[in-house]
Amino acid sequence: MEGMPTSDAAQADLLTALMSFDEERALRVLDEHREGRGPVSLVGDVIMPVMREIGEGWKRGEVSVAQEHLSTQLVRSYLDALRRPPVVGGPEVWLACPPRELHDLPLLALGLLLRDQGWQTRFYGANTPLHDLLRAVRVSRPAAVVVSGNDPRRLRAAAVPLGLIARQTDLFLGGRAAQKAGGELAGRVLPPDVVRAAEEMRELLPEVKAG
Ligand code: B12
Repeated sequence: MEGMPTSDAAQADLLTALMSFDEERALRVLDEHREGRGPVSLVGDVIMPVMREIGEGWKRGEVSVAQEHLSTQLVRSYLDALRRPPVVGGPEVWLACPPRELHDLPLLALGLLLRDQGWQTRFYGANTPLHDLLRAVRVSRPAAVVVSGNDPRRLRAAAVPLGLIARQTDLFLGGRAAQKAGGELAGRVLPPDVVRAAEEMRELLPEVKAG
């Protein structure tokens, strides 16, 4: 770990690289931090704070749409690549956003942390038809399903399939949508912090703790 930049330095470095469209440098920061500190720190200390910062800058008009889009794409594809090779043999968790919900980046990050704990993850991602997911749950019986998103209206609109999924398996709800609407719906609301959410899921499932 000697010579390894701090998480604050990595955050600042990643932000600068993304804002100047320097993909090579951004990927190097991500790789070095992951190799030095592992995926939990990568997600919790670097990626999530930087994405939030970019989002805030975008809202204030200091970050352009082009900068925000490139950053999201780069981080998204980086996290996506880390899902391979897939874990085989662990308990299965499925990850999806409800119909019309596109904010799937934090869910992808959660998937990476769960994979690190030994879960087999299946990432359905944005805009998943939950009635179809329910049918698949009945057939394949995953140990858990996580549904997350930003807009509480989209989660509320999925109340019926969510209720039916919760009868089949452990259902977790995440993201701002869950913080707002989770209390009215079936399933357990995960904490907003993705790292804590992954820890909570580990505690809740005995077969993962044992493994
Ligand atoms: C990237 C982005 C997009 C991308 C999404 C790409 C992707 N594949 O994820 C695109 C361009 C598609 C997009 C579209 C839109 N977006 Co957008 N987007 C963002 C942005 C910049 C970053 C989102 C992100 O990943 N943040 C990183 C995470 C870590 O932060 P967070 O979202 O605040 O989430 C926190 C918690 O809720 C939790 N969390 C979130 N999800 C999950 C999931 C799980 C499982 C867990 C455990 C926790 C968790 O983690 C965070 C820590 O507190 C945010 C700005 C921001 N401040 O975040 C806006 C933002 C979320 N978007 C917003 C809006 C309005 C939209 C659009 C409606 C814009 C439009 N007019 O078209 C559309 C809607 C699309 C749709 N139908 O879903 C608003 C939402 C406002 C609100 N209060 O609801 C935001 C906040 C921007 C803003 N300030 O106005 N967006």
